[in-house]
Amino acid sequence: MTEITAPKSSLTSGEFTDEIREQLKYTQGVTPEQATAADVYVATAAAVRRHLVDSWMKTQHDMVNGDTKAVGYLSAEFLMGKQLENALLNAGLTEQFEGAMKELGFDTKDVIDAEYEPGLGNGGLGRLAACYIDSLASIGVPAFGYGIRYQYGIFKQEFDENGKQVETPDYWLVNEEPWGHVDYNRDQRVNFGGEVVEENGKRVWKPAWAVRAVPCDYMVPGYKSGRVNTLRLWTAKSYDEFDLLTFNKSDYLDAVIPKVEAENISKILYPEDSTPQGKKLRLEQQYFFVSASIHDAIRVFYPGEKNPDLTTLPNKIVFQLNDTHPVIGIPELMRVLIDEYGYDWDTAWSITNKTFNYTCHTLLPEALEVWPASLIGELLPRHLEIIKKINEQFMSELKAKGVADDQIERMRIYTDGKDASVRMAYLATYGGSYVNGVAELHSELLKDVTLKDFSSVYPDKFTNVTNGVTPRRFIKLANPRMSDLISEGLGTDAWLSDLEQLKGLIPLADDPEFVKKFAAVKQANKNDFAAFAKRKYGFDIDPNTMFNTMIKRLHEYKRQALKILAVIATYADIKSGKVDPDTLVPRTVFFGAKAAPGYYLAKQTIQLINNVARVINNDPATKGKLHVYFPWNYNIELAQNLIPATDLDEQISQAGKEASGTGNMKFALNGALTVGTLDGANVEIRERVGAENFFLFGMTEPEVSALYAKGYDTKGLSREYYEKDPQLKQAIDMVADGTFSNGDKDTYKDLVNDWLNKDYFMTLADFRAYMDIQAEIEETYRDPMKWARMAVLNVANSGYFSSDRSIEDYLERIWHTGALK
Ligand code: 73E
Repeated sequence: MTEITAPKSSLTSGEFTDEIREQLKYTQGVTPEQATAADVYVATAAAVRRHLVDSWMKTQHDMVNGDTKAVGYLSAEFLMGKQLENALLNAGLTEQFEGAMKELGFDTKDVIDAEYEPGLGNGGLGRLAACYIDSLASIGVPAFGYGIRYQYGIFKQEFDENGKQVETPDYWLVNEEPWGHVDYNRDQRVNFGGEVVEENGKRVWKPAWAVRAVPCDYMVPGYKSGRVNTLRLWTAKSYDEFDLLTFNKSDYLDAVIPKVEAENISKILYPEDSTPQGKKLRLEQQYFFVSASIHDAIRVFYPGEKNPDLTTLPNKIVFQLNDTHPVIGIPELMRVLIDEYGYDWDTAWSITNKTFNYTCHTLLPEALEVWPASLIGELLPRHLEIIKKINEQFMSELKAKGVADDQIERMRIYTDGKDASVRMAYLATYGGSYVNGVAELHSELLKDVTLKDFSSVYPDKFTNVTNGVTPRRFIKLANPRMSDLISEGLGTDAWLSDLEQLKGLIPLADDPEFVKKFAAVKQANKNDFAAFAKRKYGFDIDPNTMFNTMIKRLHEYKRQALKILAVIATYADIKSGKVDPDTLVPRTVFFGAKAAPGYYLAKQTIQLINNVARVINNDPATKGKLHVYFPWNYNIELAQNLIPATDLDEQISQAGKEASGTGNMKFALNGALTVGTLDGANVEIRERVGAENFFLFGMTEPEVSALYAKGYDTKGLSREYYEKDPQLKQAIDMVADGTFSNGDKDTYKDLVNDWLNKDYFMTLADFRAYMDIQAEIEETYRDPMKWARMAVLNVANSGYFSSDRSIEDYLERIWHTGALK
């Protein structure tokens, strides 16, 4: 096998062992004999950090002193995953680590396991931010990730004895967290509330309270770039540890309340993916991290300057707004420039406009944030004034451009009247230079539907950047066997920083020896996953079945319901004798999904899946033929283990609803075949891997629109599909009749009611097409060489979906900057 030329530090294993010993002694205060795996994990983390620190400082120095513009990625979420293996890989210390663990007598797995996975994100949006900062560092572009260091990340999911989701708090900071560096000396003051008064002809904000924003810095090492960027996450601290005045009035508990309230701001991540709650605390969080970050950037790029020339700000940093969550940054920068630095409105507007860009991640109208003006006025009165003025300027600009009055009305950023509100997506679109969607179809729909009025007036603002995923974490670390085989096939491991090189595998799809090896890798990964699932969840999984996986947030539009109805239908056919189980391809179906705690139908779906799993897995009739597992608490670790073991990936959202998806990319890159609709990035994956290597089914977006126009959801048309299709009817009847609820007919009645009377996401309308494609999938799977060949071609043609390519697109189309020299 070709030697894998992993980035190697010149350090020997012995030297690295000594460094870990030193950390154990001086930081942990334990001898190697006393040390636990958790001690060794912390000591190793500290030792790796020391190897990155020089590159980190040099990168910061070059960023401030060079003439390369930096990127500030403003995001309410960064779903980083475990750090140790990634840091070792990028520091070139993987082999030394393995050697050191041997010397110290520890299993590498136990040490890696000791890290608690930080869950500072909900799903795709947060994980995308993590992939992007990895790629920025790997390409060598100076960048900051700016966000919040929530004390409680995404909740931990458990299932109760009825299969219901139970949420428990994720206090990820219970144990030592060795990666972050808290920097009390670089704090920022963030003001809130109060009023705006007129002083010497100027509007002056007199805030009522303030919070101290304290940064915690995480190194973001690039792969083989020698660059290390910074992820700066803010914690809210109180200025008033204790209110002496109140205390003197003898109320101790009341005296600590201001502290508790201030620190609440960074306490918890909102667990909604796609659906904003519009809560006051959420707006406080958004303003908190954005204000601190903007001030921080000015501090970094104009060090020690009392009167910096901020007209040069757009040459120093460009801020990318990750969805609408940080959009309050636009009025904030205006306020900073005008009120704090004395610029006139037009100059401030020109700077602001050049500094910001906006990525939209959704099409669901309910996901576009709209804040009540009263709430903004209460928390940020000066910002509300500025937003109103931006809106006035915008209206006049539109008028001057000859836009019709009714269109101007529709485009208002600030809507007047009793329920006055501020539309953050509109503010972002007008306030920044570029707006991008996250896959081609999504960007088209943004222009044609969601932001149509804007694209007609400002067509040049709109662009697309199709999402991507980092091949370091999601191929190299997640799937070392396949990575070795790829390097062997290509004769190099250079593909890891230039993923289009995977194309070199195309001829190998016709080399039976290679295809066999590829199939063997998949089988070994499946065996590994079965062992992992036994250890972690106690599941007894048969690795000699097709692994069929659907992992993503639980949302109606993603249609986990379609998958579970198909499983039930197959089960029913086996039970009724319609289908001889011996003719079926043995299959293990995996679900992984968290539901927002207040999302009722999503939680019912989880309960249903769990109970279908219970019934099927305990029924001798389906033994060895059909099994369903739902490992709880889906997270990055589970993704890294399950994706490389999967044969068939489910991307079955209703066409026009999933903006992009990024799981779809991870699966294709790990040699899973996709069953999917023409939605989000599925469209581009299929284009690249070839229609013959993708299992397409279901309505297209125009067909979906046409069916809505007929009144599908409003006239209850779904019931016609139910009446017409006996297999579908049978499956739904079984849910309704108590088969999966110990005979209780009420358990799923709301779910069933929704299917039969509304079914907004057209699960029933796509059911037949979905069942039909399953037959084709089975036939293909029966020919292992054919399947494996298709899988090879999926890998070979998916190099485009590297987040390195996405970042190159951002650099070229939006940021207009590049790597440090
Ligand atoms: O299609 C995914 C996309 O791949 C989309 O649903 C997701 O972003 C991914 C990355 O682009 C997304 N998340 C949110 N909106 N879109 C969201 C909204 C509010 C809170 C948290 C997340």
